[in-house]
Parts: sequence; structure tokens; C-alpha cells
Amino acid sequence: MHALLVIDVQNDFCPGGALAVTGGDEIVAGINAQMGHFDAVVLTQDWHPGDHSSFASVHDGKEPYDMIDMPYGAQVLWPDHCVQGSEGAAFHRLLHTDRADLIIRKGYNPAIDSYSAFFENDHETPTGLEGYFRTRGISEVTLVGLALDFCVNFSAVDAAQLGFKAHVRRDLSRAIDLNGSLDEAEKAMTGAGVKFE
Ligand code: VGL
Ligand code: ZN
Repeated sequence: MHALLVIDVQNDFCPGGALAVTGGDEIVAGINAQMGHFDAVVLTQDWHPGDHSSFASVHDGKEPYDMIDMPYGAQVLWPDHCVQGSEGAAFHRLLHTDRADLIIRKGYNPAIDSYSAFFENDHETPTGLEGYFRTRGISEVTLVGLALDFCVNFSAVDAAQLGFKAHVRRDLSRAIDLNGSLDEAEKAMTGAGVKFE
């Protein structure tokens, strides 16, 4: 069984959004077109409380894209984005959300960011997606979405490390590319055994 895992195709990651990824909206039609070719379709939704610790606005004297040390490691500070219930957190209006078997939200714990669909950024606290995949007999996952160098990357590496066959469709992903993050992400994914298509 092969799942399509659609990462964070939300307004805030599309042009005009709070953390816009260049070309983020260009991938929506292609993702919709893929949905019928998979045994399962899972969407993720970045879903932060308004005072989330990944927001620069909650740290005195910090600006978006500064780095800080968190108990679980280095953390980029982001503009406020994907606040629970906001228009920015909603899926792109053209994404075929009706086709989704499961929508998994992440980043709801104020103290810790969660790039991966499988674990929070401590690499320990599970989201439950692994169990969902295993109980549905899914052994293979194709990842698409936003952003290639953050949430797609972390999700793909975790999928591969958990033993799922993991593929990333570059043509259906777009990157933030912050201080070499895209190069680093490509190395991490390749090193974990993720296949690019
Ligand atoms: C993401 C930064 C912060 C992503 C989410 O979806 O890649 N990036 N939150
Ligand atoms: Zn986020």
C-alpha cells in the first residue's frame, strides 16, 4: 500500500502568506492530479497556538529568521504563521481536501516545533502517523508539498528511518532555501535513502 503525504499546502506558505514559499501555489493542481493514484491520501496542517515558541514575536529582541537554542536543538525563528483557526492556516482553496483519508495537525505544542509529520522536533514525541500507516498496511510513501527543505525534508527522512520506502516529488514541492537549507536538506534526504522523482 502506497500513501501520498501532502505536506502543509496552506495559505501562509503560498504567495501572499505570512511565510510564503516562492511558487507554493504552483504545485496544487499537480498534487490534486496525483491523489487518485494512491491507496491513501494524508494531508498535514501546520497548526500553531498564537504564542508558539517558534515565532520570533514571542522572543524579546529577536527577528524572523534568527536562530535560537531550544532544549531540543537549534531552532529557526519564523514570522507568526499557521495560527490555529486563522485563514493563513487553512489549506489552499484549490487543494482537494475532500479526497484526504486523514488530516494530521502538528506544531500545536507551544514549547516545541514540529516540522515532521511523524515526530516533533525532539525526534521523540510521535504525532501518531506512524501507527496510522502501519495499521493501514502502508509500506511506501510519496511526499509532496511545502516546504521541501523543512517539513517535507524532516518528514521524508523520518519516513525512511522508520522503514517506509520514501519518495519525494521535487516537481510537486517548493523550498524556502534559507542559508543553504535546501542543499543541507537534499543531503539529509539522500543520506537517509529517500528517492527523488
Ligand atoms: C514549515 C517552517 C515553519 C514547513 C512549517 O511547512 O516547512 N516551515 N513551519
Ligand atoms: Zn510552522
